[in-house]
Formats: sequence, structure tokens, C-alpha cells
Amino acid sequence: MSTEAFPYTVTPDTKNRELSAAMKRSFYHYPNERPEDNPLFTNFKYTPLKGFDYSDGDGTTTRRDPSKILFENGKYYVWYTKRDTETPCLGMKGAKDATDTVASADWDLAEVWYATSDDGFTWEEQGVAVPRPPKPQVGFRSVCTPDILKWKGRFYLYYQAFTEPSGLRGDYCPIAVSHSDSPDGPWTPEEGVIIPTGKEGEWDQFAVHGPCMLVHNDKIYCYYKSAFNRPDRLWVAMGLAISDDPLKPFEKHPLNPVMNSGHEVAMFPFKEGVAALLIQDGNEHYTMQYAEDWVNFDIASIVELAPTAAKFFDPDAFEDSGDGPGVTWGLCHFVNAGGPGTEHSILARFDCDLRRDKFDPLFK
Ligand code: AAL
Repeated sequence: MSTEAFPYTVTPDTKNRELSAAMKRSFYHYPNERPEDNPLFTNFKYTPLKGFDYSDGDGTTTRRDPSKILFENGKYYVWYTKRDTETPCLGMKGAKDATDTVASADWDLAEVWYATSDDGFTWEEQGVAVPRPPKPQVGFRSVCTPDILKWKGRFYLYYQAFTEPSGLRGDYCPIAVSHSDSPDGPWTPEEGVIIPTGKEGEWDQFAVHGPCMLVHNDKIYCYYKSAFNRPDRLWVAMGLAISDDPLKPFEKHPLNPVMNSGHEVAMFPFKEGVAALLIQDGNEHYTMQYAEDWVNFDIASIVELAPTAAKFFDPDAFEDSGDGPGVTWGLCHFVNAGGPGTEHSILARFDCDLRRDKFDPLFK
């Protein structure tokens, strides 16, 4: 231990002799010696949102799984899962008792709603964007967990589309899409599935969840989560599907899954590559990861108290700038608000410091 007063410096000797594996990683893998100097390290600050009505407080109203936040028409927009049922949900384990009006999971019998805000803290709920389509169309049981894409002047909402109560066999669903020329809608649903589950035996054979839409190399990139080993064990991993037309088939990447950990998908372009916040599941949970080529990810930093189901406000997400500036805030959810028997989820704001201009004097 140095006897010098702080700040002391690492002795040159540490850098000039043979190094242990851990010190090699420290000097050569991480761009900076201290996490606080690493642009992909951050802490998270949380703020409750104003404007959403949870006054019933009995678990019958839930808002969760927000989309990325867009800034359009002089205000912020977010889309999210809303469940407003007569009784609280039963939980996935209660799925066999679910009915046409009694939900299994918190996201069963849900619709995609949207809200707008002038400052990102106080939100005004505007109404439903994507209702459940009539039976037997995909999504008739629940549509939830949306993300937004802006592509050549039009808007596209991608979301999970269920045809059975979640929990009956697992959390099984593919992705469907609706589109509009305005973020206020009206939204036109495309019939059928836009990103299907994998074939039998493939890693994503049961589910494609949590789309996170970005634009790269003039193509639409959809990162998504799925799970190996359902229903016995849960190993969550992330895949990538690419298309050059938002309504045409997406091609799944041959190296899928491209991330081995994480849960809800939270990503943003960063420099020429893409950064991902991985939470909750897997050996590499609670890390920020980076892939310069948008496919081969590596750990960039380890984070604590990270937001659940985060999506960022990121004006660069659809710009294809090749020069991502990073992000400073987004929305997330907290589950199990209300306590036993009245569980529901609420949306919240997080602020973070994942910006390049923090340390890069050349970055404008
Ligand atoms: C979430 C996401 C997906 C799951 C469920 C609703 O937070 O991981 O969307 O299906 O939980």
C-alpha cells in the first residue's frame, strides 16, 4: 500500500514485468484502470414518475416493459405494456386457472399503451396504441413489451404477441408489428408474425422476447432475448435478427445467440459499435458489454443496482451515424409493487452516465 497521500499512482513496475491474468485484463482489456474513467461504466439514479394513475393500488393495473423513448413533435413518447384487469394476476404458476378475463402473468391480457411528456418526469397517458387483435390472430391473448423503430419517416412498434396465457407451458410467444405515419397513430397491425420462434431444437424455439430495435449499415437490427432449456431450466441469452425492410422477414444471425446473459434487452449505438446493459440472468449478468462489429460482445464494465427492463432515450438509435454518443437516461420498471396479492409493476426513470463526451475531448 502506498504511503503517499491520495491520489497515488500505480508503480511503473506493475506494468513492466510479467503479469497475472487478472492484471493483463486490467491493463489491456479494460480501456481505463478505474471503472469511473470508463465511459461504459455508470451508476444509476432512480426517480419516480409523475402522472400515471395507480390509485386503485390493488394489483389490477400494471405498467411495465417500456420502449425506447422518442422525441417527436416537441415532446417525449414512450410505449409500454399495460394490463388493466378486474382482478390481480395469478402469476405464471397460476396459469392453468387463467380465464378470458383473469390474467396469469403480470403481462398476460395486456395491451400496448403510450404516454407523452414535456420533461421525461411527468407523463400523460394518451391511450392504447396496439389493442389485442381478435381471436385467433397472433396476439389475441396479450400484446406486450414493445419497442419503437423510426425508419424512413414511418414508425413501427414491435411487440410480443401471445396466443396462450403466459406460464401455461412457458413464456412462449413470437414478435408481431404495427406501423403508422405518426407516433400518435393510428397503428396498422400487420397480420401474423414478423419474427418467429426458432425451429424445433433451435435455441429460440419457444420464444422471441423483448425486441430492441436499432439501425446499422442501412439495415434494421432487432436484438431479442430467448431461453435455452425451457421449461425445465432457464438460461436466457440474446439473439440478433436483421432486415432491410421493417415489414419483411428478419434473418436471424448465424452466430446466435450473440450474448450469453442478460434479461430485458437494453442497447444503444456507441462509437462505431453497439453497447448492451445485461442484467439479472447468466454468468455475465450486471455488466455493460460492447461489440465493435455489432455481433461479438465482450464485457466493458461491471455495474450495480442496474435498472430492470431498461430502454434508453437515444436520439442516435435510428441515425446510423456510425458514431454513437451514448445515453444519459431512460425508463425502466419495478415489479411486485403493492406486495403479496396486489403485485403489479410501475414505470420509473433512471439517469446514468454512459456518454462518450465524459472523457473524450475530441468528441462533439
Ligand atoms: C418481461 C420481458 C418479457 C417477458 C415478460 C414480459 O419483463 O422479459 O416481456 O415475456 O417479462
